[in-house]
Formats: sequence, structure tokens, C-alpha cells
Amino acid sequence: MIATFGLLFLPSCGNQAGQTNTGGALGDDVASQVYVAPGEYDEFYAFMSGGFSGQIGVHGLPSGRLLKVIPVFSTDGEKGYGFSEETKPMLNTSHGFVPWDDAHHPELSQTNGETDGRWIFINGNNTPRIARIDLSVFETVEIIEIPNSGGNHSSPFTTENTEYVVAGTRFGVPYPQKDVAINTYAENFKGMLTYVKVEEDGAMDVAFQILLPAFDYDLAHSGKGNSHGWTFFTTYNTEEKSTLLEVAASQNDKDFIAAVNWKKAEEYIAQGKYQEVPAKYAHNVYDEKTHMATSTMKDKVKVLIPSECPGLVYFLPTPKSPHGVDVDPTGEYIVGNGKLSADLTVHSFTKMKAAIDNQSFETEIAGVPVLKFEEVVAGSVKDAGLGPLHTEFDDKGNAYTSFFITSEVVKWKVGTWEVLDKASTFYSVGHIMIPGGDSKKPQGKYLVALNKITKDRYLPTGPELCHSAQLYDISGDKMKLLLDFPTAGEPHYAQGISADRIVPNVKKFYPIEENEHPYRALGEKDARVERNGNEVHVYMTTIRSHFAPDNIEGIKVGDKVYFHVTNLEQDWDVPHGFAVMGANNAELLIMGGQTETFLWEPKSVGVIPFYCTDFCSALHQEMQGYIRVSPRSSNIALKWGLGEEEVVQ
Ligand code: K7E
Ligand code: CUA
Repeated sequence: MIATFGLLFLPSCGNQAGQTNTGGALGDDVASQVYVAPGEYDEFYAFMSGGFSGQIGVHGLPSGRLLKVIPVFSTDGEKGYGFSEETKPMLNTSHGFVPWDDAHHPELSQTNGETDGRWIFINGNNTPRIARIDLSVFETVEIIEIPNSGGNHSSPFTTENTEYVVAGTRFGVPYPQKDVAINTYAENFKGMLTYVKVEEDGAMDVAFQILLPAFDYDLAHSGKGNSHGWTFFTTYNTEEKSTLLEVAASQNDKDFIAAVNWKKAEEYIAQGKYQEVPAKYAHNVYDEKTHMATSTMKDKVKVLIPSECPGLVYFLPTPKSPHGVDVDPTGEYIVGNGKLSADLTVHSFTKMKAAIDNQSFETEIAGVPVLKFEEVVAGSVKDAGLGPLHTEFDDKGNAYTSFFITSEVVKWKVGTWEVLDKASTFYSVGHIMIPGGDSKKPQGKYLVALNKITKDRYLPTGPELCHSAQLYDISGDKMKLLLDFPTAGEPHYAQGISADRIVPNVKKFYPIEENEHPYRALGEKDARVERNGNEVHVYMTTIRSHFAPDNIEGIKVGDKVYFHVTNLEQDWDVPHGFAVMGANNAELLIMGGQTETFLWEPKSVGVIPFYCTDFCSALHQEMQGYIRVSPRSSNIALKWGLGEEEVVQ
């Protein structure tokens, strides 16, 4: 037991909070189950949301080792993301440059309901956005803003073949945005659900939106198998209140799961039964050939109104302020995780269809029929714990639900609803993740609990403690705690996938002959400096272990100097860095075959060093250079060179 381990090896640590560590972690040989020997690969990738860091942490499982932080919605000085001229447009929005967001739900692309390893999507919660990360390069390649939305939380869950990723607004907002009294919430505010089309090559665009009452749309999952063509969104605040929600939004005994027939929506769009409304939203795309992002501002969107589109949306009454909504691998069961209830409510897709056919409606809200609860409910998991939040599935017909208040994961049988096992988490678990656990073919084996609180689990680090995940072995009848590991940022959700679905497609560098950057330099012969008024363009190359050019003169105070740095390396894992003393910027980190641009505006005269930041060879420390900055009025000629070669203009 852990307690014994603590006594033997860490006598001073104890267990300050008085909780009992259970899980039998060292009772049998769990250490070897998470041990990945030096030089060996993990079996799974885990993509953990960074929460309010705005990024994605890539870990290996079972070791828990952090492999990379992928910058998505927040600038990242380590990689120059959001600092280089090429990546700044990725963070453009209708509000201008927004260098941060709160990212909750990574979602892998799927083919036939199985994770396929092409892309991972993630939502930006604060300034509504969805990003797409290309898993051949582990880079963010596209971000689309979601208009008419406020708090993109129920997002970006995918459909079975990644036809769409969805976005539901967490906050009701005035529609269209306008200056109104907040206490007119129920009249003036609306809740919008958005479907973002994903093309074969991954390109995203807002296909349509659905205008609904101003409930808070919390989470979503799309159907699969028989229920393919539908998406289910949880709601809370069906009371439509705007103040003291902790009380006001907990009045109704049941809120709803909104069931959206998106195939029907496609028909209505094809028939032209939509309103085209003005909406300003940014669409940012990174081009792998030009190594450059462009941002385009879009100006309209198609909106479907349920009262004009019968059969588009139904409400399924669900107790009690449901948080997660999860669809089992067969697509038949829709699990509502009522966070203020002790029970889990499971709806049946078959019963829902029958209730629709029989028009078993309780009432109608804003043109949306409310189905009768007893007609759609399949069963409930009773007294499993307190505060159910999220459910994932394994490959053996079992479901696993996180319970926030009682800090545990509960394993139960799909169909009989019987509780099979409980495992404590440390502490306050939010989402849980099983590789493929929200797909048609879960990969089983491991479960990761994403915990909100880590009190007493790790060495203290001041007032804020590390965020944490816990790994469980779920291959047997009983769950077994194997490992605690810290995460980069607060993990909300995560997704996992076996490494064999990603590794074969990973790129090792960008082929230099495919580089279409307008300021590329494809060899040292192309390296040069050009002046155009007070704009200076430096076409620079890097190769172990020098810059070309490495000495530049003729730069003047007040110039705008653009260093376009092309990394000529055509080998795996040889980025070069580029940093300039005093620049109001981060570094560049340029991959092999890539061109990236660094803007520098010298403010005073002098000779300024620059250098490579990434230890690239034994002579890395020699990889440096100088720029001479002269007064604005000087007539020092533009001059650059490397070694004996010098060009004067
Ligand atoms: Cu943390 Cu999915 Cu934003 Cu639940 S959410 S816990
Ligand atoms: Cu290039 Cu260090």
C-alpha cells in the first residue's frame, strides 16, 4: 500500500489532509505496468486540454510522460507561435488579435466512428473558436471563430465521419448582439448551436446555425450507428436567468438534452429554408507550402429557425442540470450526467424515435417539441455517487462515469445499469478518458481521470499546485490505480489513441523543394538583404552551424527589419532558433525546410547580437551574428556577409 511506501521511503511526507490513499497502488507490481524502458515508445498518445493555458499537452501512456505542448489559442514564446509574422494571423478574430483562450475539449477526427489519427480539434471557450491540429506535424493549422455565440463550451464534438464538428453556446447572448438591459434576458437573448463543416482535406467552415432559446448549452456528442445523423446537447439554465445562477438555474427539476437532426438540417439548407444573417467571424488557415497563415473575415451565416423547420430539434427532459452527454458505442444509449443528481439518466434512441413518430409531446418551447420523459428514458444508474459529470465507454459493454463530489469513477454495465466497481480519484475528478472512449470502437485498457484538485499528492509549489491526471488499468474486472502524473495546464477533457494510428504519418521535416514562402531562401546563394524605404527584408538561411548572412550593416534606427529565416536542414529534429537582443518579440523556432519571419524595430544605435536558441550541434554556441544599427541620418551602405564573402549595396 502507498502508506507503507510513504513510511519506508518518505517518512516526513505523511498524508497531511488525512485522506486515506487507496487503490493498492504498490500492492502488486503496478510500477512495471507504467514503466516504459529508456528508448522505448509509449503505446498510446494522450492529448490533454490545457484549460486556461489555451494549449494541448501531448503525453505518452502508460508512462504519463509529457512529449510536447502544442500551442493553439495562446501565444507560445518557446515556439514563436503568435510572435512570428506567419503565425500572428492564426490568433486573429473579429475582436482583433486575441492571444489567449480557455481550451477544454480535444476531439480526434473519426472515420466510420473510429479515431483515425488525422487531426485533433479543440474548442476556444472564451472567444468562441474551434482549432484543428494536423497530427502529421502536431501543429495548429486552422482556427475558425464561431459567430452569434458566447462561451463555446459544448464543442468541438465530431460526427461519425468528421462531417461536422459542433459548437453550442454556453452563454445566452443577445441575438443579434445589441445594447439591451440584462434583465430582458428571456426576451432578447438566444442560444445558438453551430455546425462547422469539415472537408476531406480538413478545411472548416460554418455550415449553419440553429437558433434556440437562451439556455446554457453545456456539452454535446453526436450519434453513431443508428443514431448517426443526430447530435445531443445538454442544457442547464432552462430557467433562462441571468443572475445568481447557482440558485436561479437550479430550480427546474429537469432540464433538457436537445436532440438535433443534422441530416434534416442539411435538407432544409438545400431547400433554402434558412435566414442569411450578417455575422463577422475570422477564418484562419495555415498553409504548409507557404508556411504562412492567412486570416479572412467572413460576413454572413445561415441560420435555421426550429419553428420553421419541423423535425429539426427535440428536447428530451433530463434531470438535473446535466453536464456531460455521452453516447454509447452502439449509438443506442444517450447518457445524461445530471450534475445535481445522484442518478444517471439514460435515454434510448429507439424510444426517442418512436416518441417522435407517435408525437408523444409534453409541450413545445420556441417551436421545439418536448418529448415525454417516460417515453424516452431507457433506465438509470442508481445511487452510484454524487455529482456525475462525464461518461466514457470501454470495448466490453461497460461505461465509466466520473463523480465530482464523491471523487470517484464508477464502472457500470450498459443495458442493465448495475454498478460493477468504484475507484477513488485524488481528487474531484472532471472528465475521464479512455482511448477511443467516445467512439464506436473504444480501445480499452486504460482510463485517465482528469482531476481538479491535487492537494497533498505532489511536492508543494506555492499557492498553486500542479494540475494532475491519474491512470487506471481497466483491463480487468476491477479498476486499478497505476499512476499520478502532472499535466501542462488544467486538463478538462483529453482524448487518447494508439500510437500506431499516428506514428506512420508523422513528418520529419518539410521538403525544402516544396517551400513556397514568398521570402524563402533555398540556399546560401539566395541569402541577401533588401531595403525598401524604411523596410528591410533579410533573406537568411540556417544550417549547422551558421546563419547566412551573419553580419549585417546599414540598418538604421526606425527601420522595420524583417528577418525571413529559412532552415535548410533536411533531417529529423534539427530546428534552429533565432533571437535578437532587446527585440519586443519571442524567438523563432524554425523547422527543417521552413521559413519563418521575425519583425524587429531597432530603437537605438549599436551593434546587436543575435543567435540560435536551440542546441543544434557541437558548434551551436558558435551559431551567432551581429547587426550594426546606425542613426537614421547616416549613409552607411547596406552590407552583409558570411566569412570572407561580403556584399555591399
Ligand atoms: Cu471541465 Cu467538459 Cu469544460 Cu466537464 S468541462 S469537468
Ligand atoms: Cu542552430 Cu543552435
